[in-house]
Amino acid sequence: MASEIEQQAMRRAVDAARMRGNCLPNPTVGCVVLDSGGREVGVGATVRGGAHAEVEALAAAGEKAKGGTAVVTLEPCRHIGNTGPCTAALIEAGVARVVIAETDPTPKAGGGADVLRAAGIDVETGVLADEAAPQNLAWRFAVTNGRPFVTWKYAATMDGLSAAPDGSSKWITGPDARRDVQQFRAQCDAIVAGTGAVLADDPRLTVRDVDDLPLPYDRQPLRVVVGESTIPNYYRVFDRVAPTLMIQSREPDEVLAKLVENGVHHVWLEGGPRLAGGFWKAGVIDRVIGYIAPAMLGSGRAALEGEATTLADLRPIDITDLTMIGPDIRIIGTPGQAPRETYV
Ligand code: AOF
Ligand code: ZN
Repeated sequence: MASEIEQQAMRRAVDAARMRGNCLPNPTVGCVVLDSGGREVGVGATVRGGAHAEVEALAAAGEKAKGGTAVVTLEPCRHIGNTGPCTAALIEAGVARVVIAETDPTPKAGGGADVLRAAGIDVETGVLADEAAPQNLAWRFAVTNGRPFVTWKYAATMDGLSAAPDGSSKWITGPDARRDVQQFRAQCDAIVAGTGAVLADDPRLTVRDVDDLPLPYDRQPLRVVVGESTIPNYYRVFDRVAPTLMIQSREPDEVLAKLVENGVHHVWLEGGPRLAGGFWKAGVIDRVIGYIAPAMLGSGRAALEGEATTLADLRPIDITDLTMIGPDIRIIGTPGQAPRETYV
């Protein structure tokens, strides 16, 4: 059983990882090292494209790690890559115990817990795993399913419309919702939109901070524009703020295969009811985030253009969060797999 001190350390490790932010294509990991008396002597978090959490925390702890405990949000790796193996670093540092939240599902790096046990270290897994898990939901999905996790975001009126009949669709929701979107975009490593939506709205498809300033180029998700239409080179998706990939297909499997080739683990899909409809039909939307504006339009394009013909085509959504964002309503949910039973 993990002690109260160890559980508190795990919460700090989760926080340290959160503060460091998105590390995709690597997981977000935090580590706290306690000395033999249970005092915190080092904290670390994975650096995007760089050192693993354990390396940073052990460096801070130095000699004080000997006989102590390493508390890590993900099972330490047992392979050599950006750093590592972290198992070797922990053994060398002389820690007596390792407390882990989640196990590593990858064949390459997973199994570190057994390596540590074989070296005589006391190892406990599953500690506060439910608190650490949300940070790496998309990463875990991608490494176990072989395709990116797809979050579809849309904005609509209360009558479910995302564009007026004349095609205008910009700013259905308010500034608070648009700021809220930035925080989610920052957790992804690709922002995907259709050529139609890009031609209509000229979106930047970048991550901006609270002052609307773009994050540095190397922290920006890959911008991906899918479809056959040509986008003139003066459109904002071609500015130098972030890299942009063009995919001349809207076919979800082809798009996802191209994204896998580009190392993408978490897709932020937005822009285009037709594009979303294709992904929806293919069953590759894993999370939905809808922003509903307190307004009606009366006619226009639905948020999702699918191929439903009858009520039996209804698909359920398990709502996981419902929050007001300024005057707008944000609904987060997971699409159910089976058709929902219709009400008689
Ligand atoms: C991290 N940070 O703290 C841990 C990771 O490409 P590499 O060499 O950085 O290795 C990445 C793999 O290492 C990653 O997919 C995961 O399986 C494992 N653990 N990765 O970035 C960490 N513990
Ligand atoms: Zn490692």
